[in-house]
Amino acid sequence: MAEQGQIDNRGAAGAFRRLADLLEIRGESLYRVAAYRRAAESFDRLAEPITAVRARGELEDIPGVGTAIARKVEDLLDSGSFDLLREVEAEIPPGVAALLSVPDIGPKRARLLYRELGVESLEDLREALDQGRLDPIPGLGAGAARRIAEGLNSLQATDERLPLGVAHARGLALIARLRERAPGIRRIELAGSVRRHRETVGDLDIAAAADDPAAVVEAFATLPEVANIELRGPNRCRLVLVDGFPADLWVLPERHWGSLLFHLTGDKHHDIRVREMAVARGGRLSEYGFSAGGDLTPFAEEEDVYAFFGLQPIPPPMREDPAALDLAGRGALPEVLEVEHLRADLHLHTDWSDGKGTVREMALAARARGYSYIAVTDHSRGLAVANGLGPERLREQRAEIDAVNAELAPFRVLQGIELEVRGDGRLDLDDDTLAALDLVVAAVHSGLRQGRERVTERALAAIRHPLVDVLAHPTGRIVGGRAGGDFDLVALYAEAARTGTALEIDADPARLDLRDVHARAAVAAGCTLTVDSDAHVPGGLANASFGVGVAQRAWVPPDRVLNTLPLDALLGRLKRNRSLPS
Ligand code: DGT
Ligand code: CA
Ligand code: CA
Repeated sequence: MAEQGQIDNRGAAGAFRRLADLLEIRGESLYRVAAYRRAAESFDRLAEPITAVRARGELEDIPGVGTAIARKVEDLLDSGSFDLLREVEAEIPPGVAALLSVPDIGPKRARLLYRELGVESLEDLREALDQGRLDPIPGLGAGAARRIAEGLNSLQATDERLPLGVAHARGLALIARLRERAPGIRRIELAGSVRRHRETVGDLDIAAAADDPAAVVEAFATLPEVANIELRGPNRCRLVLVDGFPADLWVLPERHWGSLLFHLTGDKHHDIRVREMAVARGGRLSEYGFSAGGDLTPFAEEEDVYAFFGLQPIPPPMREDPAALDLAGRGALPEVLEVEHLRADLHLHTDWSDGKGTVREMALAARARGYSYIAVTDHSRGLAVANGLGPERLREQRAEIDAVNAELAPFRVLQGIELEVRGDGRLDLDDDTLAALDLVVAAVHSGLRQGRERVTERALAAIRHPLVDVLAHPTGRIVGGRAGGDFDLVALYAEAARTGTALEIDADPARLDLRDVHARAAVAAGCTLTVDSDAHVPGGLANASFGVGVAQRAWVPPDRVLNTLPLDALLGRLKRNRSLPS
């Protein structure tokens, strides 16, 4: 029982994902493996601690959890592991599972590398690549060694960086803890790469304003989650948290808040260029303000810094682009999407498939965010692991949606679907069923490792279909995880623009797909985008802000984003409601 209480939902999900990976490396049936993955996904999506579900004896109510898995979970919660996991862990060296962290290495390849070349770790893999030992392996295919080498390099380059969603959540939790212990805080915000919405984060930068900065620094340095203090002064403390992640806090009196936040937000090159403007004016810009000839001009708000130099204020995600300062100096910074522009969410799940909220709960959460409509897009039947819907259940769901609409009018719930694009490129439901829906979001979930031509053809077939309105998470990548399919994105942009099919920025921080550079290229190619949460719980709707961050990094204008439109305008824009080239 020693481990009890240490395993949270993420830990449970992690254990079952690990089990699935190891079983797949061992060569177990894919069906069995998929069942464990499905359970892991359910654990990730639980709205409450898994220990609480267990305490009520309701583990088997979790989607994908039957008696056998429930017993494993109990074992895991009690002892930190379970028999089957122990068994495969004993059989497969830990380094072999680590191979799966390399983009382009799935369980099949990990097994092949282990069996054929004795590769048991990332170091072994590097050595085998350097010696050219991957090239002659049958079953790996041409170009595989090069792609694996690239994957290994990208992995080592992003090593130690956290995905944005994880860093953001940790940062907010840290700020909440600090606020409890330092009541004198007047302003506090996450700055640095988190505020710029970079998709991975090297360390947390926290800007704070208080009358007594030293007291806030003291509270920060003595938080229980601190492992090691690296640097400490009256206004600043840099430390490492117990989970190994570094955090940097700067505190100044409130009159310096604007220049402090500006400086800590960066990026570095942006900061340096504005500092050069200060030098050109015969002074110096620091986190305290502009100083010249012994006089200091403090900046209480960030806009004041920009105004002082004759610049329009620049949203943080746009600051990494050197063009931003030039345009801001000419008053020519283009308008980009803001959270306030969004009127709807067009991709979210309910308890009809693998979501946790009812249609009504999701609608109420959307209304509370100020939206005027949503599209409910549960999975289609082809995604059996997510309890996907066929024609009959869609008709039943329609009745529930009608009832919610009658209650919540003028708020509107559209009936959509997240439609599987099958491995052979066909759609998962017939045209009559699709035509009865209000909106269709198509998605490629399976077969992402097919070759470039095949995956691209599948996505193009979906884009060309007259009843498909949106292509969801177009590449299928996972931030800090799998690389996504090898799509010919230029071809996708061209066809999406030609047919008027919207491409999604999936705002789930684990996806951020399209990512910034892709969204920018899509807009340049004439595409319309959507920014959707892909929420599976009511609280997940708030993830839309991560998608807005991607859109801002991509300089996406609001008039290119479908869900900024009022409902009538949106309906008029859907392919199904107007005649277009097919
Ligand atoms: P990260 O942590 O690697 O994800 O990226 P950042 O941008 O958060 O980088 P970090 O934590 O080293 O620095 C936070 C901010 O501090 C950065 O955005 C701008 C400012 N800064 C950092 N290093 C320098 C520097 O060498 N010169 C100037 N002027 N500013 C800097
Ligand atoms: Ca940072
Ligand atoms: Ca830093």
